[in-house]
Amino acid sequence: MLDLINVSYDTQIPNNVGLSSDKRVLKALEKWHPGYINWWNDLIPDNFQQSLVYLRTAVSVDPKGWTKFDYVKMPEYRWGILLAPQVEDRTVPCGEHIGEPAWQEVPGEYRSLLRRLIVIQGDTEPASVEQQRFLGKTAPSLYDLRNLFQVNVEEGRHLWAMVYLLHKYFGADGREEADDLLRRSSGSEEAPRMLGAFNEETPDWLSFFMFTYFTDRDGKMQLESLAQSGFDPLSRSCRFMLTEEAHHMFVGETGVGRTIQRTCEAMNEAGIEDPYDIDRIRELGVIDLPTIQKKLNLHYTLSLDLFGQEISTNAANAFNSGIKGRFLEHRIDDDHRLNSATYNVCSVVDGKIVTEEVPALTAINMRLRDDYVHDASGGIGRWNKIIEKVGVQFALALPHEGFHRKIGVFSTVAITPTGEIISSDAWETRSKDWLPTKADGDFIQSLMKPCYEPGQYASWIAPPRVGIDNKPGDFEYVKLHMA
Ligand code: BYC
Ligand code: FE
Ligand code: FE
Repeated sequence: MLDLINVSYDTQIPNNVGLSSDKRVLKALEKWHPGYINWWNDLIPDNFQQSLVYLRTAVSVDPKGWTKFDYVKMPEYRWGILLAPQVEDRTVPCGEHIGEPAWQEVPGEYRSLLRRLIVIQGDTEPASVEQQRFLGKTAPSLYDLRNLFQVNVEEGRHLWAMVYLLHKYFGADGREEADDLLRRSSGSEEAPRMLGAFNEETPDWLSFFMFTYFTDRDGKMQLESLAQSGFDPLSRSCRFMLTEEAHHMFVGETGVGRTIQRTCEAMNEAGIEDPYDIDRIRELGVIDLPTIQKKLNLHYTLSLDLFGQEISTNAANAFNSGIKGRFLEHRIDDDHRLNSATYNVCSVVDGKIVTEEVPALTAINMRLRDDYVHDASGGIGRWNKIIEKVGVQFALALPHEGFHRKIGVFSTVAITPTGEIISSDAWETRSKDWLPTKADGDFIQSLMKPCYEPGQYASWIAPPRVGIDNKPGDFEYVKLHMA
């Protein structure tokens, strides 16, 4: 009897999908594996490959005990293929096939649509590791270094999850797509990653924290939508990925929070009240709050672009065919078909931002983006509480959704963070106040000095309130291999 909860380590690839009795797929994955290991080894600096990192490994999909912590060398990490348990009698939750049994095989008519979504999802996972590849060299602490590597190995595992689906369900073209996932690379001229935000740089740790807060949260929303898929193996894959995603966003939220905390404390200690007294604040070796707001503006808007066009026939087709649902589809009180429902979408008409009612089916991307904005706003409030508590007069805010957009209705106009349409000349002169400039980047870079002593933290960031796996403050999260 196949053990569907506990992970089987009897083959090279830990899994709970019965790989050892599926020789065809096992062979295909074993063939893909060396390319993956090469990709990983070329990417992550050698001294980190040799280091012992205190990582969690998924050993089960049981929600109560799915993980085990231990020191591992990253190239020996057990990347596995894990699907959440099958829900008995699950049905297609939305669209024209609603109520039919969920598909265990790829429905022929939706094959290319499904493959495209799986490939896009798979493409983002290694892209993020590529974007973060240099950060280990400037980690503000061993705690943070460990968190970076935890996120990286799990994004690697998410790639495995999508590659498994391609090999198992899509035959020869699936194999080709799986190879291409290792051929494209973030920022490459010839073969870039598929979505805009994944070709941007993650040049410093504040960017990393903003990325894991804002961009991994796009990951969460998209995975939630794909977890609703009528194609059951995709749904089960994404459901398990979501359990890991929570930690990525935790790293982002607490990372930004600790940065803010340190800045406010340093201002207090130096008796600086004005948060815009930037030169003096920077001299303290911390990142001023207005610059943190600029970083927030950048990463939030890059992430908004990941939701695609507000009105999209691709998205309508995916929903109508039951391949991709809405956020928390099962909790929405409507017919889940959307044949006659409408939804409000903003657009730009005659130089003004207006709201229009459109068929809800075409506005699936917009709806998910709205759910995302709501989800993302929570952390802003908690960050502002930190500022308030230290007694500094400043509040962070999400900029207007039309600000700095490259995709969708707002991409043709220049819009301020407060939602005013301005000329492109005005944008040229004012955008330096809203987005990080080269000088801002250089300053942040000047603070990015590694701090590798257990229990010590770089000047610009406060220690975390609790350790990972309840470890004490001076715990050696990474036993560094010194070259
Ligand atoms: N950049 O009809 P539209 C994660 C393209 S993050 C470049 O609106 P659709 C993670 C679009 O492909 C989650 N191109 O498209 C986070 C289309 O091209 P074609 C990743 C873009 O399909 C952190 C055309 O424009 N998962 O997991 O409705 C770390 C027309 O657009 C962009 C997914 O995204 C862009 N930003 O919506 C690690 C889920 N936006 O086909 C991991 C799967 C649009 O006409 N993907 N285009 O040539 C999807 O569901 C959809 O493809 C999208 C786009 C929501 C991305
Ligand atoms: Fe991921
Ligand atoms: Fe993630």
